[in-house]
Amino acid sequence: MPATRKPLKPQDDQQRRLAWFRDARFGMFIHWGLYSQLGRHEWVMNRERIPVAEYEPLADSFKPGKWPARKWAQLAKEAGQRYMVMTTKHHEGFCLFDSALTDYNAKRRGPGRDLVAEYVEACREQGLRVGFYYSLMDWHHPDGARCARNEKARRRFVDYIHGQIRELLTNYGKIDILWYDVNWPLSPEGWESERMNQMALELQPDIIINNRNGLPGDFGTPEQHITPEAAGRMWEACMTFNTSWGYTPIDTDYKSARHVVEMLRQVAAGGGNLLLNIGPDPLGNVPAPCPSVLRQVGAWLQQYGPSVYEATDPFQGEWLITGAFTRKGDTLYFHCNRWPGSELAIGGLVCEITSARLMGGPKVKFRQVKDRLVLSGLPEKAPNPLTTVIELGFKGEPRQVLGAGHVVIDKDPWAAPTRKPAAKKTKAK
Ligand code: JFZ
Repeated sequence: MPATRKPLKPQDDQQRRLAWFRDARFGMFIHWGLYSQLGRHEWVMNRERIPVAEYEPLADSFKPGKWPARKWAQLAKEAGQRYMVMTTKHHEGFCLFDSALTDYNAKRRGPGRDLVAEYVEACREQGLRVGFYYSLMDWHHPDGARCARNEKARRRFVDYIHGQIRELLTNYGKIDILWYDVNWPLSPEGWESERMNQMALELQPDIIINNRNGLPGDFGTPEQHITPEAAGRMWEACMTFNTSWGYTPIDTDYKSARHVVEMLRQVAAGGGNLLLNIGPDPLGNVPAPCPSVLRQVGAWLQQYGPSVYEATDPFQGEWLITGAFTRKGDTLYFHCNRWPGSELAIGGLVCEITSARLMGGPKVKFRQVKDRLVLSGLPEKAPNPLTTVIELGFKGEPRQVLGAGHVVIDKDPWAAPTRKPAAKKTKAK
């Protein structure tokens, strides 16, 4: 009789489920819905106070092109993104999936097909993990607001929400991430969030769940800022490419490839992930310059990937105008995004260097005097215009101490203890 495996403690099971997510580092967020037809942000129904009756016909005019999800998944792969999270239902209440609980969905209305099913298949074709975004807040459902002040409405609405989450986690095979959003207007108790998460894990025992149904979940979700959570707690920073999540062609200030690469370094240094969003147009096309920027980032990750994907040891070094660090054990990766020329000085490293090289390239000359490291013989121009990574090996765990004062250590903190010169023998008189 095979010994039955003892169930893991909850915290061990959580680490088990999070393992792939920690390694993934970089994901693609997709915001797509009826709002994409208006092109004025995914909150347009709320911000412009569009009545439900006036908004609803968008469900019939929504006519996506053929298989847009395949293009997104291929682009994500080229970008070095290892998972995707797509809106299955945003606050507008329109379901991109076939639901038995409402006809306000892509199968029954304009698209005439299950857009979530297409998305799942596209992710799997590219070997990407599958995430579902699902908004608890719902501006279309008649109980979506009333549930806060009427118990019968709350019961109906919570049954609807739980029912749809059950549909999503039952009808599409293995799902890797459940990404709740905006738990207005109920408390975690009002949503019955504990029961919601328990159901999700029963249906999908390996799934990870975020913190936006009012419970901590498996990971935190800093939005539009990169802020590590408490040590050991997994987190994922979600960021727009411009400033809107949904398709908004009038919002033209897009992040550059340099900026995306710096965000990847920041999340790696803090032990978290970056979920970078695209907001496709109503046909499903990805607006410029996102494809080009994502491909540049992917090419950069081809060259310097381990300095982001594998450098998971938090290293909150001090700021330098020439760049910043990620760390993997005794190795520091210096992400130099402002190239100083043939010589680069780094202060404050109170650890003995043993090697230096352009990552994936030639060795670099170095001299270290106390806590001042100078790399020389570098190319005059930056080898990689986005960011050049220099790989530095140390004896023991690298540390950096700078602070505000200018205190030069009076001896090498790592030098072998100096032998006192033997006292000179004086000749007997
Ligand atoms: C929410 C959505 O409203 C938004 O449209 C997008 O989907 C984003 C990923 O999630 O945005 C939020 C959610 C929470 C806060 C702010 C914006 N908040 O807690 O301050």
